[in-house]
Amino acid sequence: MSSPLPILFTALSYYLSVQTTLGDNNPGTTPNIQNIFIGRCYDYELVKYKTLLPPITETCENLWTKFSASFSYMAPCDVTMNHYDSYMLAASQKIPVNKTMFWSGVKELVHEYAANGQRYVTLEDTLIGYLAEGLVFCGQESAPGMNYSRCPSWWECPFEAGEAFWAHASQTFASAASGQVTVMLDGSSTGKPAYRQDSFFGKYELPYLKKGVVTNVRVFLVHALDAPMSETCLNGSLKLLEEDVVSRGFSFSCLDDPLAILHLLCVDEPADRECKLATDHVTSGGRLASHSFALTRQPLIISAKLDRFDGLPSRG
Ligand code: AVW
Repeated sequence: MSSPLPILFTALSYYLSVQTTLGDNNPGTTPNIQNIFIGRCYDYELVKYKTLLPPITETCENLWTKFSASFSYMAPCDVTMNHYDSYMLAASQKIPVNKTMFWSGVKELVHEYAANGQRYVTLEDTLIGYLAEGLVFCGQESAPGMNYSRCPSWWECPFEAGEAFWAHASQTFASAASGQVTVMLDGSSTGKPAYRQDSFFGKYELPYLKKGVVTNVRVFLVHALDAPMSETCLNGSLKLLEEDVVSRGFSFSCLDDPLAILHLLCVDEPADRECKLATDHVTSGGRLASHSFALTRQPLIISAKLDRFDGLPSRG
């Protein structure tokens, strides 16, 4: 008779994988969430973003009351976007014209580039996004009204408390955009297209841009260093995005790897083939760049200057 051990082992592996898939290790509401929220709020208004965006009139304590009332003492899956209406109304800010930056798949890079709102303003630079970034929160019907043991994964409810919050936050953010808006997307992902109609950007931001207020949608399509380009501005999901943008009445433009962003990637990988800058020679009249290396997909990089805002050259 064969040993039962392999069967037991297979069954155990299956059980463990199912447990992991079901998210039994999900954290509950972040401990001390109230203190974190109110502390961040004061930091935002008095120190960190003091002059970036217009201040709001609501106190930090009132904001916490409105935020927590949106989901506490409710079953976690019963929270809808509308529950956050009063909080979003109280905390929304005007975004300076031409400064709105959306993103998909490039969370860290986009925030490095946006530079805490100095270069561009992301959702996470607004008060609404800043206060909730990285926090876990969900309700329960019994006291204390929030579940500190386990919050469901987003896919366990039609609309989980956190998902409903971020969906509403995205809509509010997109509705406040004006002029040129920019979206940074990942052109190197093999698992999913750079633009997806079911991403937060595709579902809750692009459709909420105001016609006549927003003029054009500009894409920065970023590719990882020395990785294959899954998509470029001229193919794949970027064509779909162009159609979706134009059909909404905005003009569309797309840049593959603006040099400013390439240089940012190179900060961490200065020795990478794509990061080799031209050798500078000091001449009597100034600096002259010379190039002696051949690259397959990178144009010559003449200046290491970080370009800002408009007219960014690209690595096409
Ligand atoms: P993303 P998006 N379950 O990089 O356009 C758990 O794909 O969607 O870009 N977490 C999720 C889920 C989910 N189903 N979907 C998204 N996330 C979280 C707000 C996850 O943490 C900003 F303004 C992932 O790293 C951007 O323009 C993050 O959402 C836009 O929405 C981003 O997902 C970015 O959302």
